[in-house]
Amino acid sequence: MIAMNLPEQEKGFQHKIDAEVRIEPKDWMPEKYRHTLIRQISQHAHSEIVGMLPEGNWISRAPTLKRKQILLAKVQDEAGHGLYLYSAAETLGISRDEMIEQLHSGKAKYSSIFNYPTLTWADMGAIGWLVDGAAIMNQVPLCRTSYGPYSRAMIRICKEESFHQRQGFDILYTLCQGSPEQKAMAQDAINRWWWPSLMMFGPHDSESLHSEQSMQWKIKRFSNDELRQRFVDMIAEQAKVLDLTLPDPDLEWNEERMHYDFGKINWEEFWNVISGNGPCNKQRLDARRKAWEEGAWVREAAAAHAKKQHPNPPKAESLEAA
Ligand code: FAQ
Repeated sequence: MIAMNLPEQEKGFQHKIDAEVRIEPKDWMPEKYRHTLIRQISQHAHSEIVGMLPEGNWISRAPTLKRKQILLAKVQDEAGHGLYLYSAAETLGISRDEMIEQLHSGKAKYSSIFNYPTLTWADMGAIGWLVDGAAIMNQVPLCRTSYGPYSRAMIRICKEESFHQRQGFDILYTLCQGSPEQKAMAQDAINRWWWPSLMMFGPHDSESLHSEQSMQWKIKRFSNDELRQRFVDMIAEQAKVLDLTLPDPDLEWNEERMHYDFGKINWEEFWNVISGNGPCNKQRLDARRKAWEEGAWVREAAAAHAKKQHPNPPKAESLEAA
């Protein structure tokens, strides 16, 4: 085979993307595409795993057995999402251990939202409604992302996220139909989670480092600001059903734009949280490191068992030939 020079290969690659052909693990891809995907998919996986912590805090304190079962199932789904995503990232040539090491050393990010504390039961409602709502808005377009293994993982994840958002809305709806104290608890949770949930979409497009290239490669299908606007439009309407107020005096329907206008996001807070100085960053990373250390014996036992079952596993090349 005649080796194509790099620009020709890159052109062919971009043609494939433009023609909506998925890129698969063994296809040629620019190194920067591979790196961008590893960064985004692994950070997404870490977000799912770290995201289990604020909710895990409430499993033993859920108000009824049914609520406890539902929350437990939701948190287990998040573990599953993390695993599909780590597997998708592994197809790009990074090992799970490397990704975990990057999380524990602080090199890899995870979503800013999981650095806030969960103070009351209503926070489980706010996380489901707002955080999962933002996650769905961002992730449904990722079902059509250009990298095959990531797009396929996202299809199942989005189905489960829809149930998660619904359960959050249901928790808040129940509280809002309850006593004045319960309704106040729901309002307080929304007051605390609203602005951080808008930050989940990332910086303004003008400040986004990766959006332009990621959109050209169709890793991202919409910009950070486009998705944030869609989220505000959706939530502003749903808040009316709950009879809750979003804590933004500038939130107002704009007839000309056919969108809601909304107030200024505190970007200083956002950059501060993603650089490790949010209210719970230290606590979250300490919890993950501790879980990793305490799980060492499980990994060793699983590896020993696998070795006993398959003492001479076939090499990757012979699998390909088979
Ligand atoms: N938090 O240039 P951009 C969930 C970083 S899953 C932390 O715009 P990009 C499920 C960004 O990494 C939630 N860092 O970046 C659940 C970059 O820094 P870097 C997670 C953020 O990648 C629900 C820098 O800022 N979802 O919630 C954030 O093009 C309930 C510049 O930003 C995903 O990961 C942030 N919010 O766009 C679980 C979805 N925003 O890497 C439990 C997939 C930006 O150069 C309970 N990811 N940064 O050091 C994406 O769609 C994109 O990566 C964005 C950021 C949109 C998050």
